[in-house]
Amino acid sequence: MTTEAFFMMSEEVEQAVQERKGVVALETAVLTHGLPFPDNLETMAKMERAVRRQGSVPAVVGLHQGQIIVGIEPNNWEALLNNPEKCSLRDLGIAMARGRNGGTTVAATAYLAHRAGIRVFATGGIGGVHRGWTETLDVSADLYALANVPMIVVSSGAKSILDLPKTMEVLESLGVPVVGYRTAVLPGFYVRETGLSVSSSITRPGDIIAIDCAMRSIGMRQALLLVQPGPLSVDEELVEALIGEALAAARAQSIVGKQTTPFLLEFLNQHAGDSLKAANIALLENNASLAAQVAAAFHV
Ligand code: PSU
Ligand code: MN
Repeated sequence: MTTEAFFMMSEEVEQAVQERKGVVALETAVLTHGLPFPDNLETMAKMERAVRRQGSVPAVVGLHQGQIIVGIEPNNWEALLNNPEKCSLRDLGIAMARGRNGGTTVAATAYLAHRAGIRVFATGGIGGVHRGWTETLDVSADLYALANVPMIVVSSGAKSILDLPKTMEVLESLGVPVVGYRTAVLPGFYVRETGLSVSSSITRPGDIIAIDCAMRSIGMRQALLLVQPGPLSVDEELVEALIGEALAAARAQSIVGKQTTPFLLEFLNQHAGDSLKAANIALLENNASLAAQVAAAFHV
């Protein structure tokens, strides 16, 4: 097997990168392990349309039968749902060699998108330091990946299933700036404001470019996180209560390692009803739209 057999870019994405058009990478762990069927497929379609509406090209990244694809076409998304592996960085090589289908996490997607020459990536929430980290030492590979991938990552912060103050501390230790889009505080995914301060804020999407260029001009390889709250608000007390129940259920069922995040997300999706799911989908779409505006602003 040749190297090329493992890595494929769609014609549209390859051409857009070469012609320096705006390109936005989209992850697929949210498709395979983040949202229930068929909301997952519909949400990917909404994100893709949001990117195109802003004049940029979407690049859905994932693993199909062992091949990394940057720019998976909508009619091939469903194929990824056939017994998919959740692929963070350590899982990629193994899943590729075994011919698996896989959804790529923030860590894996950012890494692969960078290799494809893409500079902007949109997601819902990044992984981070898990609650109870002193016992489990569970810190998402996303954080370490973000320390090494020069990419603008647009998200609504990190989910409040995590320990957000500790997540911010680790991002600081790793040299990853967190910039608020029209906000001075970190959003916590469903939660619009966490009370934690961001490093700086901007008011126009293109304002992030100067920060990115400054970092790259001195050879910095850290990602640049751009965060904005989701457009829909939810009952925060209900969310916090559910997270408590989800964490207790995870402990009771001895859920550890890479299963933890999907387990907690599925618990919330099952028990929270439609308002939480609607908020989740709306923020994914909103982040795709902002990322597309940033990507388009790179080349004007
Ligand atoms: N946060 C969400 N939805 C998700 C994830 C995070 O709101 O689907 C996924 C992302 O792909 C993220 C991954 O990169 O979970 C983090 O998993 P872990 O904590 O195992 O590193
Ligand atoms: Mn983990």
